[in-house]
Amino acid sequence: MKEKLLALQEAALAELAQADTQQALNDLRVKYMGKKGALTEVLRGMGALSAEERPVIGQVANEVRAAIERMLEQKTAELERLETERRLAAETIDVTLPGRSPAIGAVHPLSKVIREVEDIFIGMGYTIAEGPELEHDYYNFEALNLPKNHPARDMQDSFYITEELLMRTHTSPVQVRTMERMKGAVPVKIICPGRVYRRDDDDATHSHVFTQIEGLVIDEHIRMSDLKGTLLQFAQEMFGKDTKIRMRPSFFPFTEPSAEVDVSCVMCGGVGCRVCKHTGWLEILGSGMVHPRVLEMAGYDPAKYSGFAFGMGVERIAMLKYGIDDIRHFYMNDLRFLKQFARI
Ligand code: 2U9
Repeated sequence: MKEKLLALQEAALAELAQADTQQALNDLRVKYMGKKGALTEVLRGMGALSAEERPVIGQVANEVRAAIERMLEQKTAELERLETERRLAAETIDVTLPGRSPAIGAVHPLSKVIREVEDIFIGMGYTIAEGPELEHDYYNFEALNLPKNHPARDMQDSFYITEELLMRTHTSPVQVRTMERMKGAVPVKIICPGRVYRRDDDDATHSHVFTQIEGLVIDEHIRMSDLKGTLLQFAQEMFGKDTKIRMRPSFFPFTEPSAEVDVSCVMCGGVGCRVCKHTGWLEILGSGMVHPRVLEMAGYDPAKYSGFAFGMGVERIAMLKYGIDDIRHFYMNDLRFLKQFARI
């Protein structure tokens, strides 16, 4: 019996030495130590032994069990170590590799200019007002002193959706809506940025959709000199403190008198260059004193109140500011164009 036990130990240790997975170890544990295992089988035969033999064989059996347990533990530890080493090797990362930098977007140049213009006017106490791009004929034309047969209302010039609704051709309806909401209260002091739509053949300087910023001030005793001072302040903050402005007489149905406003050329400072076509001046906006009929229609008594208004095309300002030669760049979404504004 002792020989049987020692042979069993030898076989078990030899097999355990070969085992190279946790599964194989488990199988061997069952094979030798399980309820129906080989060792248990041998021990079951101990009942047939004499009283003198039993403790001797018992001790041998214990030693065999202990030897197999030790080997099992050793092998389990060894396999765990190997598994850890394998995992570490597989998961090794090269910390010297350069990282993958995420693609960071840039603020669109039109958004940049809108923010800049807004900031300048907020600094002068204005608030920002917005309104719908799909407008009633009344707010877009009628309330701005553009009667039914006015040439600017021509179907050729605007995108009409129904008889009554069109895509706004300027942001002026936002000012009309604001005046209506204020119900005759003053001061009105607002800046209205937004997209506008006009039927136009797109080329380097025209786009059927573009961005405007308009401003409106209404109060008692508002004069043309207030308009001029405001626009000079704006021009100097936007284009530099040495910028000059000049006003030329013009006509708009919603302002009287009206003036077009030029700034001294941002490229040559007024000396004359290709950008200003050697005049030294660049036209940047239109303006005027709000027409009495427009005040009246929106509920403001023109005998008591007066106001000024102005409007500018944001694309034109951005083109001058950044030296962009084609308005279509703003809408092409070409990353080579847009990325240039990432750090400005
Ligand atoms: C109200 C009263 C008056 C807004 C004004 C202009 C002059 C003007 C153009 C500049 C270039 C449009 O983008 S552009 O083509 N705008 O010249 N806009 S005065 O006058 C208003 C607006 C609202 C109630």
